[in-house]
Amino acid sequence: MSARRRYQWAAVAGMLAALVSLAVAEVLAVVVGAGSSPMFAVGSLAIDLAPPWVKDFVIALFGTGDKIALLVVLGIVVVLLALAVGVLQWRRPPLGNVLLVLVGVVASVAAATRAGATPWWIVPSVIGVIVGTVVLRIGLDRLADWADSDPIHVAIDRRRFLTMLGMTAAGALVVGVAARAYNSANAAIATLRDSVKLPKPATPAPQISAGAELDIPGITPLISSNESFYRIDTALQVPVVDVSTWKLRIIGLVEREVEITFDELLTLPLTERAVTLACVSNEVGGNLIGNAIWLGYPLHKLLERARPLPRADMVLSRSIDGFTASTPLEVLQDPRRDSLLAVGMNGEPLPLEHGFPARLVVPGLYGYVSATKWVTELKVTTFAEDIAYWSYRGWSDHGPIKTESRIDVPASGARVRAGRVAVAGMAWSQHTGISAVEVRIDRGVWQPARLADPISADTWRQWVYEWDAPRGSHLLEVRATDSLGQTQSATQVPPAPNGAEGWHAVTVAVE
Ligand SMILES: Nc1nc2c(c(=O)[nH]1)N[C@H]1C(S)=C(S)[C@@H](COP(=O)(O)O)O[C@H]1N2
Ligand SMILES: [Mo]
Repeated sequence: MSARRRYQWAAVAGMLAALVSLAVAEVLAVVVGAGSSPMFAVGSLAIDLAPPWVKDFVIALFGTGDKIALLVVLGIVVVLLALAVGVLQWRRPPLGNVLLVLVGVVASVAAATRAGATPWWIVPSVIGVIVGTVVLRIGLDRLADWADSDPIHVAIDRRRFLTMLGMTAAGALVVGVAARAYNSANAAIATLRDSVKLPKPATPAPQISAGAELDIPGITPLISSNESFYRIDTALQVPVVDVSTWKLRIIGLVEREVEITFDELLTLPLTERAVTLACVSNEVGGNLIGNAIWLGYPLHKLLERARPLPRADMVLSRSIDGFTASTPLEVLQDPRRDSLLAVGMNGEPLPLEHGFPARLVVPGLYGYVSATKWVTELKVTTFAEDIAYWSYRGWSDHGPIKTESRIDVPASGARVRAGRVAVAGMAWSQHTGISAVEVRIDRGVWQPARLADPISADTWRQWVYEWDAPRGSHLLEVRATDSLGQTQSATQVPPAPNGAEGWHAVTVAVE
């Protein structure tokens, strides 16, 4: 056998060792805890360690497919490492094993540092690597037998190697994939969610007037469906929260600590409100924004039970997966703000990926400083003492949503017929409200758009401008004015560190 072919088969043996390691680890993670899976732990660690610009770049490139992009990259890295393990162990033992152990150490550290990890969480990575080295040893021994075989035995030795390879790979794939599916399925939790029955709101959301929704093809619906609602979080795997054991604790600078279970929460008089959530990473014209009808218990009432101390000025809300957000205490205590500990979204229990069983919804603040999903703890504290997840990574510790407007139709690059064209879209200035939207064509005079009826100051508002479109290529721009009279400025500002600014512009071809 040529040296080149030996290397190729050694690389394949390395792949086999990696496959078996991962499969064994995945099976162990079923017992130890889904979060201890090395694939999941390393991926989450990568997200936590990624500098903010990488996150922005990946979101810009892949949108909400950012998790899939990460998994693909991780998969490629795993394959390359596996090939290297096989070749190194063949050529320069024990370097292949050393590399395998190094990868195991990284995976163990990743697993051990996940939020909620126990010391047991390193077990899948450690045992996985040990089994991997054994498989590599057996594989390379058989390869050596085959490579050095005399002409009489070569067929037998080749078969022994290939059989071992094929059977082990098939077994590892079947078992590994099943275990992976089990770990990520959240099947039990999804069932629990299905069995949750939300109470009727004590204070229903005000009726939405018929004039709030314009009948224009292509405009964003006034209420975003749960399926289409944008999703942004650091969770590679949706956190699995068991409602029967879930609790929210209020701790820190309070006169008395408070604990509330899900069942207790559902017995309280709940409030329903339409609130538009927005992500600070949303570019001008972007779609990381959505509007839903939330059902929840007012946070000011919950905080009243704990009686925050006078020197507190912030609430650090914490998710079960370790994410934290810093929200000004006075915002949460404001009885006119209707900040909610939400359990329902558009008439259903919160979808798993939107924070089941409970999350915060705070009108007027970007999600990263307010909208903690899978929330388990509210620590009453001060901005001086505590720093939240994204502020630690360079984003502002305060994040009021900026006034913005967006052209939905015609889409950028669209071709439209000359004549009457409805230019329409959304404008928002959460908790302040929109008083005017203007459109201009080819940098001409600003023309007032017609505003649809508002739902409230806390939601976005539709608008339309009837344009008599002449032939040619045209630039359309929009700007909004909030109800305090502040108009969006022309200066383009990127999302970091506290939200994008600027006029949204589209170019259309009129034929
Ligand atoms: N636990 C947790 N909650 C979180 C986040 C997160 O990463 N983890 N991201 C926040 C951010 S940045 C935004 S914009 C909103 C998005 O909420 P959605 O996914 O329901 O749209 O959730 C917030 N709550
Ligand atoms: Mo966000």
